[in-house]
Amino acid sequence: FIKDPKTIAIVGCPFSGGQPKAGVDEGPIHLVEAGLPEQLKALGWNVRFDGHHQFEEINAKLGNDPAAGIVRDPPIGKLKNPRLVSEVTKSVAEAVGSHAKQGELPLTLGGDHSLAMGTISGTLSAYPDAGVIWVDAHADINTEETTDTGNIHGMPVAFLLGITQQPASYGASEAPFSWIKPMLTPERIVYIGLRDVDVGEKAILKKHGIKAFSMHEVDRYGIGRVVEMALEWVNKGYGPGGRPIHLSFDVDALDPTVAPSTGTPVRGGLTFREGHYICESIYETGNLVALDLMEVNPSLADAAAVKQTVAVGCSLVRAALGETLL
Ligand code: NNH
Ligand code: MN
Ligand code: MN
Ligand code: MN
Repeated sequence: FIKDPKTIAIVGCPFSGGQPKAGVDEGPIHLVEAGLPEQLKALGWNVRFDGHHQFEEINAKLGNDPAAGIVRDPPIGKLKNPRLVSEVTKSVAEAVGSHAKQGELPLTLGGDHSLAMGTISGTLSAYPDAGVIWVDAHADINTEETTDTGNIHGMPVAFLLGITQQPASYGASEAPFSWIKPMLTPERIVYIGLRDVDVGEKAILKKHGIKAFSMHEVDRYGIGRVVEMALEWVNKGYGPGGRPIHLSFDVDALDPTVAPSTGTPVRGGLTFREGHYICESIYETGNLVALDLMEVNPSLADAAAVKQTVAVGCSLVRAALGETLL
């Protein structure tokens, strides 16, 4: 699917509006400063990186001045920062979509996971048949009705599937998130690594028959069999080569001993090798068309733990983009 010369387009998204903890917006800056672009060049990729997205026009349009602490974006129902998250993810969808349509592989560095509304919408605009592998401790499939926190990073999958309602007080065209044309279907997403799923989310997963390999299944079958079953599931009924794959990796899927510097760590996660194995196996399919690495927050741990988390993040990305052990 990716055109020669094989090109990665890095989409740096210093954005934290989908959740309340400051610092996750620094994630992409740390990943790039750690040398990720050079590391990918060393793997033989042509790397395009035109600076981190600044979302300045969006803040100006909304009358916000984050530096001065002015953010005018009152909640709509339970949803926090709805206008900002909507506008930012819309612009990310356009960036990712245009890179994907040019035959480049967009690598989006977050930032919080609400960004995946943009990245996956962008991927689907270029590859309507794409499947999604969502690696996370969390299912991120809360709707307006089920969310306890109102944090939109816990909701992107619901928006992508079109199962959450638009805020009622808005006309259809101006409603935040009305730009999303839900193009994802429940049988084309599969989860790996879940272990902190809200009650309402469990009901949604059941209702829509969504395939999920929680840590229980990772323990039971081993990561090798889990990845094999996950790929079988998303490719079921599709042609011989398999679907284009979008891999959305939330670093909190890893155990907090491996990736401590993230906003909502949950014990009992993937080991270093299990995380890498997922990335390596998806690379081996030859079908990876887009990659997200999300929720690295460099302000939530001491310097050594931050360095470790950033290094693991870079290493996961390299594994998904062709780094091999031999
Ligand atoms: N499920 C919780 C919520 O809706 C937590 C989501 N947090 C994440 N998701 N980090 O990946 O807020
Ligand atoms: Mn770009
Ligand atoms: Mn997530
Ligand atoms: Mn998570």
